[in-house]
Amino acid sequence: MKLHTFPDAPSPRRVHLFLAEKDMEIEQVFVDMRTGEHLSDAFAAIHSDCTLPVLELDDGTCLSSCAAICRYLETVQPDPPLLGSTPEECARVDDRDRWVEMNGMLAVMEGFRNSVKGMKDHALPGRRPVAQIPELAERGRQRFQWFMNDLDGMLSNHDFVAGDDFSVADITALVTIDFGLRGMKMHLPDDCTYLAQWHRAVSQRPAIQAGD
Ligand SMILES: N[C@@H](CCC(=O)N[C@@H](CS)C(=O)NCC(=O)O)C(=O)O
Repeated sequence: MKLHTFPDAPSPRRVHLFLAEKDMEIEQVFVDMRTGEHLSDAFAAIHSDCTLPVLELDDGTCLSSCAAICRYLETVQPDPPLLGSTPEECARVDDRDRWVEMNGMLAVMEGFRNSVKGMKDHALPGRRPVAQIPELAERGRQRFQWFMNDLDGMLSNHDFVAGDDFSVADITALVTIDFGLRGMKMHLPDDCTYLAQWHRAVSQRPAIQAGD
């Protein structure tokens, strides 16, 4: 299998951190998003949505959602478990991970893609031109603010996003927070002390530092 990737972008970073936590190494094919290589005919032939990452399996199957890629990697190498161990844990991790994607990652994408100059006429991924909508940029910032406040509340009861153990939901949340803060020039809210403590602890994990 091989991973088509551009490690600086948030979605590929999710897979790189997952691989680092698993201590797994796989073949990588660098696709330069800065020069628009992911929009080329050659890459569109691999994945017509023209997004990264893509995990190409040995039978030619191409997986393009981070959740599916991580699910496949977990099946190939179950240890350490990052998607839960018991049926309840697995369901809780999936539930929290989808929540982070829907309320955090999508909010950041909305805020970032509809505001930065480099995304003009590229407010959605892919090769079709899509104009920016300034109101969506504002809404994205607001939603991201709510996301951080809600996540802080969840972390007041547990050390990690899906409970007492580190999981893929922590990786998705870390990537979302880092990208949101940098991409929209925001900061962690002062009163989100649980979130700040979690962010510090997760950022300092050896595998997270090695994966970046
Ligand atoms: N399909 C992925 C998300 C992939 C994605 O949106 N990747 C972004 C980078 S973070 C991308 O490739 N954007 C291409 C573009 O903006 O042209 C998922 O569901 O997890």
